[in-house]
Amino acid sequence: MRLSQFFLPTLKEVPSEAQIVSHQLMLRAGMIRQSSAGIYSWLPLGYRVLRKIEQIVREEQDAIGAQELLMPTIQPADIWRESGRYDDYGKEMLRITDRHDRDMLYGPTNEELITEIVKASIKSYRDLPKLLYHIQWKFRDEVRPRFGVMRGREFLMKDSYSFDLDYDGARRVYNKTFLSYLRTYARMGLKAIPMKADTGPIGGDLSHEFIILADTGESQVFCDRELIERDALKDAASLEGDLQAEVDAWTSRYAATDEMHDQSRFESEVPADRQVTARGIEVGHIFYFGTKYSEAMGAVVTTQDGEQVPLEMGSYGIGVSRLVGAIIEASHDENGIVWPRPVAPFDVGLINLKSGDADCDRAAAGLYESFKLAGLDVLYDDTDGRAGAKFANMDLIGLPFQVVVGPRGLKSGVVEIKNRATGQRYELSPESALAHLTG
Ligand code: 5CA
Repeated sequence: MRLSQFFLPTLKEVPSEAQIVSHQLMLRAGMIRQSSAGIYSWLPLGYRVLRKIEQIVREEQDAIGAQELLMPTIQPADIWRESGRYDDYGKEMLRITDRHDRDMLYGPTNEELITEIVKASIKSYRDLPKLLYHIQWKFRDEVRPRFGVMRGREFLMKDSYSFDLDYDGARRVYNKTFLSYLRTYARMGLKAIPMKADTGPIGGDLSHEFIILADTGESQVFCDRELIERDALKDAASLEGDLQAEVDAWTSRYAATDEMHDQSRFESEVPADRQVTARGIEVGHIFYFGTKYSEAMGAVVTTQDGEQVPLEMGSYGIGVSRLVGAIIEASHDENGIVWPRPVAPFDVGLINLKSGDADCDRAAAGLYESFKLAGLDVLYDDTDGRAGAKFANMDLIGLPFQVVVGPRGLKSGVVEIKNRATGQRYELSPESALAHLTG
């Protein structure tokens, strides 16, 4: 993509409405624009990141055998009356009446709708287990939408739902999802810590939140430092079997959000030098709630013995749009965003320091083509701005690498590569630059 053609409305000033750094940077870097409180448009740069995150989430869901479908954003009120949540959900639910005076709502979550779908077609234990997910917009009319996409009213969520015959089956898929979430976040360059959590309006008695530590997080959290230092990818090689030992290895160490925190247990179980009290951002939340919805909605299956039993269920959420903000909170410096490569909107920013100069134009255009051919996503700054402004802009949008083509370097046959995260700079021939970026 040539910057001269790209829609990238960056801002020079820090917008006054933005209180936390990720919100400020997302506005400044031209990633999002607010349309009304807690509702955002995703501009091209931001949308690229959102799609990258979505894709990692999708791959990891597919890897554990979850099947993707797509449910609508608008749901009928009737199924929520059946489960008993229509009134309970209160003002957070956006209620809509259609032209026939039918009560509808913009879905805040999908337990009822998926139960309705599964109930209609799964009748026998032979059809189980099933694990279904979608990545879809949700609406919750939050009292205080704030911090940009971190607490929006409209937000993108991956929500999956599991259906099993018995508790053992339900526990197995809970464990599999638990471990696959650690992998999912690790792939985005994040360290997420599973913490015992409250179940809130979803219900149930077993629940974990996945928290990344950040000073601007909305939750107060308490955990054993050992969990922070642990490598999430190390012990999650194969997600087969009941996985109880692997999950226990995480949950046996103290980690809780403030609603579930027990100070005396914390002090007795965790040595003083390992007690961490911090702020955290909830990037995922999983629930086992058994037969809460299946019983209320009559979703039953026939067992091998011919008995009718309600389905055992769980639901599992990842805050896809919140993750964009959360990753920035975890990865930025005073000059702007520092994208972890797997979620970066482009791999490389190519800067032509002297657009209009025949040699620079030729060299930069040549590199642009060869980078693209090698499969790199490149944002090519072909504009005629000042060098300082170009560098500042590239730092702000945080692409992992910058490649700088200037008249002085070209005379000695080199371009400069800057690693955005480390600040390291190298002078390399154009061929070695390509090898460096693809190696
Ligand atoms: N049905 C269950 C699991 S699928 C559910 O709705 N869980 S949840 O309420 O915990 O939401 C799942 C994830 O969505 C949260 O962990 C959080 O990362 C994200 N999320 C929740 N509310 C918001 C919001 N207002 N803005 C942005 N992300 C949100």
